[in-house]
Amino acid sequence: KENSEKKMVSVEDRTMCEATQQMLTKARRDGVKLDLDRGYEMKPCPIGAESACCKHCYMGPCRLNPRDPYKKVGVCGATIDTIMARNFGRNVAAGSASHNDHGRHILELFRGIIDGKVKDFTIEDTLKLERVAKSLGIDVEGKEVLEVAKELCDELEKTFSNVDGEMPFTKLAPEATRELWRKDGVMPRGAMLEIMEMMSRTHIGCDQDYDNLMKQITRTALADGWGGSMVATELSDIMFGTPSPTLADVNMGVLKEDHVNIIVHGHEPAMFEGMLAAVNDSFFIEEAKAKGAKGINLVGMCCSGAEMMSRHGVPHAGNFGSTEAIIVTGAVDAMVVDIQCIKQGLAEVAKCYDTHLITTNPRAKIEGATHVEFDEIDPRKCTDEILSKAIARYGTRSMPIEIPKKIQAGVHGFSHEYIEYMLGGTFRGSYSPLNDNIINGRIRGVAGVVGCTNPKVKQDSVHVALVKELIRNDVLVLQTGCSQIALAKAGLLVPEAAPLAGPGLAEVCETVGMPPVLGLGSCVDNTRILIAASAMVKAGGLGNSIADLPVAGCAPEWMSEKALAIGHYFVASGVYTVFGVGFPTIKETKFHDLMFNGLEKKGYGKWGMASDPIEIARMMIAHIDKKRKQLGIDK
Ligand code: SF4
Ligand code: MSK
Repeated sequence: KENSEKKMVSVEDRTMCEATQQMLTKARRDGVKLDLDRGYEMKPCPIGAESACCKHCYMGPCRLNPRDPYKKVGVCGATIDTIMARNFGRNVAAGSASHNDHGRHILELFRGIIDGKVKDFTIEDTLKLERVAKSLGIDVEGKEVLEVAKELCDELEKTFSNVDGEMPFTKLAPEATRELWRKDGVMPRGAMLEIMEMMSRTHIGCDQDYDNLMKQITRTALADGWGGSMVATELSDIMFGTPSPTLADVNMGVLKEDHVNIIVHGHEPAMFEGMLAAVNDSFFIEEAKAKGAKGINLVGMCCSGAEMMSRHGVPHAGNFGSTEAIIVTGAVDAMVVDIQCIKQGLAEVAKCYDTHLITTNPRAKIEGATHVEFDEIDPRKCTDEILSKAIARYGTRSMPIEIPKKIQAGVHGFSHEYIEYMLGGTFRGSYSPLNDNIINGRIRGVAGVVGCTNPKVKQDSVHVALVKELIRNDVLVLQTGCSQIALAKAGLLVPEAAPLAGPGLAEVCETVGMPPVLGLGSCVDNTRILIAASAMVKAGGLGNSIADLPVAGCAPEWMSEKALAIGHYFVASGVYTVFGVGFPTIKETKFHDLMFNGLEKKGYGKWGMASDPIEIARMMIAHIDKKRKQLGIDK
């Protein structure tokens, strides 16, 4: 009753995704509350929103006044700068821990294949295995695949366990960027050490100099981008195949009323790969048919979905903002989840629509969900049980089904290798074609637009308006994660979207046959953007470090600690990075000034913040133009 529609803001104000609007309307009618409405009703604490409170010890929690931040200090004497730096550091530590945990798990799977313990997965891309091994200085000449794999595995283990030295994948960054990290003492060693040190330095009475804290924040973030995330991306490619452009359908219309519908949502690819193998088993197809279904329909959501769509063209049903809404269709027989970005609210919505919510990872259980653990050594034990449950649910469906008829085809799967091949593979003139086109001004610059959706803003709207404005100004856009799905739904990930670009970018797109917006995969795959940026520096003509490039990044609807870690590893790598929605700092403080100005003066990128998409685009383009001027390529 509390759900009565007249008290609610219109569905068109909550999301620009028409399928999600339709499901939100139905949920309200059904008396089921979704995150999109909970987000509207929640009134976030204004002190917490600007990071002016601390609960690192029980002398507090201490609250400072964001409107007069230097008037008071915490009981221990902590200033507003210390409090904000410590809070931000712990956010980055949590985000970096998430990606490193994911990467370490992928490394364990890789080791399992090498040891022969894991038999259901294999090394799919041996060429990439060799290329990655060589890039880390491993001699591959005359060696068997498993021998190279073992050496690579041992080398990448250091990403997590090193206690000194330099993290292996930092070798891929331009030398000038690495020199800056060394000179400033922020070169990441091992992820476990960096995250542990970040947590220890933010304990009460430890590091209370915001500038010194910033060094460890930077090192912890770099240990994500050039560490666990990059291990996850590169080894997943080696084990499951390196993506290349593939056509895939996106949006809720990928559900099929007359099929058993199974959604996989989360982040790690192994369980989804296991499901993909299992759904083609003729035994289960016959079982499904015996219950009256025409077949089994496996689709993805969120980042697992983005990764599987890039690699295998598996249809994608929607991003973070639509995961509760899609259950309202009544057509989801099972939603299978692993780790990260899985709302606890799914359990209640799944209960209302008689959908199986199945957790599969011991690190992420949800009260009220069914747990069926996934084990890489015996994947079928888990996947077969999931299939049996989903098929049984199809056989007893009693809910009315309403599937929004929204579906949009797009081209996904632009790995960094493919981008290099497409825009840099053949040399013409002095530099690679991408650099040539930037130097001659056809492409003004490159932008990474990535990240989540957040119910504080109208779902997808900032992503779509921002990307349209960037391409209109000849900025090539690279995308990952939930942002990529927003633009795919809006129909921009097709070569036919080229006329929406400015004349220079449109000409390049038409010549190459590519969309003006390139989808690179999931949120760990942001490392593909780091590698592509490094390749641009190495191709020549655009300066010596990533900070010299006419590039910028943005997460316009961010919400997670992982997003903060990603944002900061881009800043630390030299990229101007703008966040929308809001930012957990107070403007008139020294810590804020360090992040938004001071870091750039030291040779890094810098942070920016704005909520209006056109304003964000203006800021990014102004930065790109500034870099063009510094490079002497402005016309
Ligand atoms: Fe307050 Fe200091 Fe304790 Fe934080 S660490 S809660 S500022 S006394
Ligand atoms: S899933 S971190 S909502 S991109 Fe990677 Fe999407 Fe953001 Fe999660």
